[in-house]
Amino acid sequence: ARTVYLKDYRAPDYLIDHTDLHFDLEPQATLVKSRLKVRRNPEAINAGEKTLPPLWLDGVDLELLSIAIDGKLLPAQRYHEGEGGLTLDVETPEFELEVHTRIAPEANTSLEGLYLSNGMYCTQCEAEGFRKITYYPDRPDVMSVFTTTIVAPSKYPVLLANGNKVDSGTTEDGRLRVTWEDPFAKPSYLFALVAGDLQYVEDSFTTASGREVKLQLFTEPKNIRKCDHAMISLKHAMRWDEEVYGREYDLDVFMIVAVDHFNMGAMENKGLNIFNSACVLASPETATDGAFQRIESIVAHEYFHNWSGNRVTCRDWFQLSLKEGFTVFRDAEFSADMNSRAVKRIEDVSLLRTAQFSEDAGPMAHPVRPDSYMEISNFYTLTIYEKGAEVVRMIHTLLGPEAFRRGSDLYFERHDGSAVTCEDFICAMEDANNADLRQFRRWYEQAGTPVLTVTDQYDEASATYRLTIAQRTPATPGQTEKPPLHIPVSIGLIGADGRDLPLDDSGKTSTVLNLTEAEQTFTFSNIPHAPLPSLLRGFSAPVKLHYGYSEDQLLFLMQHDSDAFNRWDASRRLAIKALESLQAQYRDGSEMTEPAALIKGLSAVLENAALDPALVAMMLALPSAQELAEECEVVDAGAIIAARKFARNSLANALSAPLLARYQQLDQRKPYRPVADDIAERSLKNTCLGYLCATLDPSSLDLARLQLQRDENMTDVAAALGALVEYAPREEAEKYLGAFYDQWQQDTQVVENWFLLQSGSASFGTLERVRELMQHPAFEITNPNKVRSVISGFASRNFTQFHREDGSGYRFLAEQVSVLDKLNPQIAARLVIPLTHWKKYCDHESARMRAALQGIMDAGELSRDLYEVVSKSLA
Ligand code: BAL
Ligand code: ZN
Repeated sequence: ARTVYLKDYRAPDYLIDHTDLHFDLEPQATLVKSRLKVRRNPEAINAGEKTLPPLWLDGVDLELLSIAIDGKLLPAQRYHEGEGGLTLDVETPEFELEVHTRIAPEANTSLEGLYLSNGMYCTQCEAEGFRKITYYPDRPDVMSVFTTTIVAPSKYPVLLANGNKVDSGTTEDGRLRVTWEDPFAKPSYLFALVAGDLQYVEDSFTTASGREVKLQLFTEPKNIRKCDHAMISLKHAMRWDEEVYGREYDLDVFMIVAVDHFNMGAMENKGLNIFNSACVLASPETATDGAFQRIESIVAHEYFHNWSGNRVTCRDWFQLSLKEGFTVFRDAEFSADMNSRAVKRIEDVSLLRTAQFSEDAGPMAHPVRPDSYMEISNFYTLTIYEKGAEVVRMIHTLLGPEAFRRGSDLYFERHDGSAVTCEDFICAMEDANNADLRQFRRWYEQAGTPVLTVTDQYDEASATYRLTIAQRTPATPGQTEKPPLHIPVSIGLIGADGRDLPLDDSGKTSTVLNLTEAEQTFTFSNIPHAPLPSLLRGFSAPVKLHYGYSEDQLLFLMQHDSDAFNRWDASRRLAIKALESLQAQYRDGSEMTEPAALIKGLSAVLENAALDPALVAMMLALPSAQELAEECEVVDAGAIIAARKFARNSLANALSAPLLARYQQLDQRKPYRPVADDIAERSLKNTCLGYLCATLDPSSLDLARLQLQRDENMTDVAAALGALVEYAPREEAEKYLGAFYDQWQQDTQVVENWFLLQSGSASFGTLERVRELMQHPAFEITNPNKVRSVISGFASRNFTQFHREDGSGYRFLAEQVSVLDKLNPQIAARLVIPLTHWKKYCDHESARMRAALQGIMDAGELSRDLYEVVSKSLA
């Protein structure tokens, strides 16, 4: 398969000033007519150029009907159909090109381009889906103004595209016709079209400058009551972007459409965002707190792209993190402002440590700005998104909030309406502030998670404290040499009384150290006694940090650190220490011993009424098996499972009295509101319930039974059902699962969670069960959400069953990946990821995982998406 390199980037030979599209919608034969105003790109003209270069148009799975230039049909010798597109001979530097093609949306199971979801037409064009709609220079640096006309039978009364609606009517044969005009030049990846029998809710928003914007959220009629939360979130996001970034919305209407079949979470098409139903629809009866918060952040994320992505877009796909890293940082800050800052930070860092760190240490490791790819869809990764957001956050930390805002203002002002690079973003940050980010740029170039090793020394005679920090970034595929990075390390020093010590004459108690060398010592004077360092406060950089904390020191930090993130992090370090020694005991065959320090620490936390309940819940939650695997040199899945189980039972038994007290105190039966304080209380209450049920004590299971029966909101119901599925007698659990399905079978989002509850369950989600779920009438292999909830639920969340010693889990996954590759390559390439980390596993697991991957390869005829992931991980 071909590899695309950043170093080969060339400006486009031709620009498209205007794109006029006309769609005649038919499931098997949609006619697409495109009229393009094409012009030679002055910036691509070489000195002394005599002949015009050919025009390349991308096109995939299209039936070409005709091509005309300036109204004249083009003879066959003037164009050549090649792999992935067309080359046209060009005779004049400016011309109008008209291309007619036919496509079959109904047969499109890849969910890229134009396709049908539950009988409704929709599109997904990022990154390279537009080429499945018509021949076009499908690259983000070709920005054009679009006009779109849609003609469809009257059973599709809602016809939407980007921009403002400028015309509508009926054709002679009684079909509906609507024309949309988007005045903002955009790349083809932001094009969107929707046609269906949809209902909508409507609201409005008055911008800071007093313009009225119509807000509409379209869904299938059955979901119309699940739109309120997304609408409220949208309005909050619009206000926040005005207040924090000075960014206003620019069209007369902003539309969101919910669709059931969608590869991603959502898509920021100009003025017409398209969402995976699971990321926009919610009601208290059907959605958990987690879903409410996810919706708030995704609605904001897509809205924020209107500036960071659409008004200023990417020059090429190597710059993807320019819009994604920045926009994830923006949405994270928005969620932190709307909810609890510490909780949001802990959630994001947990995701980073669990999934991004392992990506960054695996066969697909790549820099935030990659140098090459085979298939760009494979680079919508945690590295581009989450590590990219951390890189922007570090710039924010290094410059401070006011300077960062000056930088973002300059960036938007300088580059509005153009397609730019990560380098342009950094330059704007430097130029607006006279800052020097030269060394910092390495974060965009180097893959791998840096490891910091910290040692310290206190000199009593001079009252001086010295911190020495060494940094090292491990080798990753294609990158062995890693010069030191510029790393902001936020720290504080804690005195014997648990209070922060002043770090200088100004009395400040936290500071950001600029680590720029491979090893560097930082000296603090006037420190009255040996302090305990609080390191990497707020997780100021995406690194692993080692310091030889003793158990007692961690217990002290859990109690006293003024940085909430680090209080939680101390509990995590303590838990990992405990779980690592349990794993060692299991491997040695010795008896496992109770994790006494962890029990002591969590007992204090549980009884501390002053702590945010959400923080208590997060401290109580043991690191996931995946997160523990990330910490291991060699992963022994069996040892991780046994250690977690033992620790969970020990904690449950040792803390049952305070757990019960907290459960009862928090079980207040208030009316449901998805607001931070209430969410915090429910999360602690349900964490306690899970532990209590783990004791298998009958009265604890009764608490879960009662909570399930009360059926007050989906958060509490799902938690109770989850605990019962894990811990109640099998027959009883089956009964609850059956009743739950009967109650909710009409609700797609609830059914998806019902699948996940089973496939992800250590005790319930056996391979046999997963195969049964795939036969269930509600399962649909062509629907990515169903695939994710059943197959990925098993492979990514069910460590116990997926890693069964006989390797059956691995073979099953390989089998499903091969089937899916024929239907939807993007989903297949994501699904296979758990197998790609085979090198980290101990011998018998590793060999079986590799054999499963090899089996996929040997079956042959892989999509480019899957081939890239499998070949790189077998290399
Ligand atoms: N641009 C793809 C979906 C998202 O990141 O918003
Ligand atoms: Zn995005």
